[in-house]
Amino acid sequence: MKKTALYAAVLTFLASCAEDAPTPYGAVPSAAQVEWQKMETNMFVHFGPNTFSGREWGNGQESTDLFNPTSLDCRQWARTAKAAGFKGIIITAKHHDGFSLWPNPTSTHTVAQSAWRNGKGDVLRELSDACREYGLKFGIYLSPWDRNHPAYGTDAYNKVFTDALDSSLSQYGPVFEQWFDGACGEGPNGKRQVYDWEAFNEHVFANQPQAIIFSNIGPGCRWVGNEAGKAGETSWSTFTPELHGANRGVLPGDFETYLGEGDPDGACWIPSETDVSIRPGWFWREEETSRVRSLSNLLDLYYSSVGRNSLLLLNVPADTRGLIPAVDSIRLMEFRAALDTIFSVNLAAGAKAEASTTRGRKYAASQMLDTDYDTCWAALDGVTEAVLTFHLDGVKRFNRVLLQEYIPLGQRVKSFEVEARDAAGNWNVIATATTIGYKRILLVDETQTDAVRIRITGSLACPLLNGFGLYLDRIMHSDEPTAADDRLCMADGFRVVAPQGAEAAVDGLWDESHSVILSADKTGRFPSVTVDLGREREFLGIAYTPAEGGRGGCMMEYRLEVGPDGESWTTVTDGAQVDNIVNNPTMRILRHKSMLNARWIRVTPLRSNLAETVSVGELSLVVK
Ligand code: FUL
Repeated sequence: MKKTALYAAVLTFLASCAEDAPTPYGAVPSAAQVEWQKMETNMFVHFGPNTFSGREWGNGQESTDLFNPTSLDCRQWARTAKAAGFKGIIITAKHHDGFSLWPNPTSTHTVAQSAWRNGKGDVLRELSDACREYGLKFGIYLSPWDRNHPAYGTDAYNKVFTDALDSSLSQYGPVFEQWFDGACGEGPNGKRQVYDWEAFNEHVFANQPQAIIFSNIGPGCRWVGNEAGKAGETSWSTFTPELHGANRGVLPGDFETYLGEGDPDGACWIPSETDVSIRPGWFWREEETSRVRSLSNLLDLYYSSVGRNSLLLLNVPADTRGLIPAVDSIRLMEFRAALDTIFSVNLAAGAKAEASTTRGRKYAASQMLDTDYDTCWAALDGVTEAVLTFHLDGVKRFNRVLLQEYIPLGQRVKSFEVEARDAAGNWNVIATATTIGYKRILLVDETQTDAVRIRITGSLACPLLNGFGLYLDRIMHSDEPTAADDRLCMADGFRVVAPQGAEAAVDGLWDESHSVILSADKTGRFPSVTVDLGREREFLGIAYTPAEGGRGGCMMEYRLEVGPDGESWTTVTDGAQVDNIVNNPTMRILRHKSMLNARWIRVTPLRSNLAETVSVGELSLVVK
């Protein structure tokens, strides 16, 4: 017995000296995916006819002359992006309205047919040159959904689209990311296109072999499942697209959770990308200038994307001049300065690191504290639990804990705890979490201690960690998704007259307990919400907010009637669309062309993304 025990001990010792590299686990990233993940934050720019019309989804019937920026300067975009620390810019080369920002030979709805620069302008040329000048990577967004092209809805369109890909991907130098929008908001009678995704991807790779392809389900990276800037708290970069192969469109419920969280058993490496706008809408609108996200809100976005193993693609729309507005760019500078301040001092630097188990000296816990990406701490094969102790260089105060897994060999950790030692020498748990991935930043209460422990309680294979940091973020945070703009809306003195019990529709709040859920009748029709505004008022339209998170359904189409007395009604609009409300269930300002004058309004939802219900989180008036 004794001999066997000794033999086993010798074997363990020899194994620990062997220092053989751990073998990859599960699906692993390509070199291009690792480089992409290291970019961490990129800038999205929505720009096109919608910038000039104020719409979120143009219908493709807009005149090409509508697009006419007065002083386009893509170098200003690139300068702004660079100063904000973004590594690349992705531009909406063709949004759902079909208008192409480059002379796209497959379309007659492009810059070449517009009055802008006498049809000689090319935004992709100008932006790709500017990116090169400023050392930024250049990416292209193309919407397969095209509301202008006559071939859309027929087989011929797939070839039109691959020709457009060839044209946009072959002339402007390296493209780091091809962004395929998954939206298709055609109404029930709209045109339907069966997309040939295989061909789309082939054309991207033929032109740009290194490009990361974004679509709802990859193959390079996947949509995070919402436009609110939130990756899952559990966030795997592994994912199985086949599970949802037939459904690349927007699906409710589980699909979105699956996108946000990924899958520990996923067959492919398809990390999430978090696309979100700095303003309520994706396109620039003057009236949203006062609603640019606050600094603390941007930091929250950073923590809920980059801090959750995702990449932040922050949209900063250009205005009708063709410039990033000052308000947005100043906010970006504040954002970068804040990140630099928070993350410039790693309070774990100089700590003495110990591990309960290690693969050998080359894989010592101290490797987590150097700045070399490719050195890491690793446990022996088969070991899936471990404790890492960091004896800090003195007593430190922090509220952010950063960890990184060495993803080139796969994502592994599935549960862990962080502990801090108090003055009496007791260890207290300060955070419990699931995944780590490329980067995980935990928000913990401000903690003062001289030692921190990471206790890995579950891992798919031996854990490999290459980064550990403790930081202090002193900027106040709020949960408000966007600052409410009370200059635009007012709910004072409103009274809901029908349906009964729907007062919450005008109470100024739209969380679960302050929302109204309307049910369809047997014929599928929703009831109208009738509101007495208390007195005759002048207004430009209504603002609609669905219930928080779009729960209970989003109003996608509506009728608005107004009247003097609650009995006679004038129809202002019948069948107007609420664009992109399902993906981005936030307040929509629904303006009408002329000023309205009425004491009563009646809003009737005509279509919801759920068959049986539609939610009204809040209805208010647009007064300016
Ligand atoms: C969505 C689109 O419908 C929005 O307009 C926006 O472009 C966003 C990034 O993707 O699917």
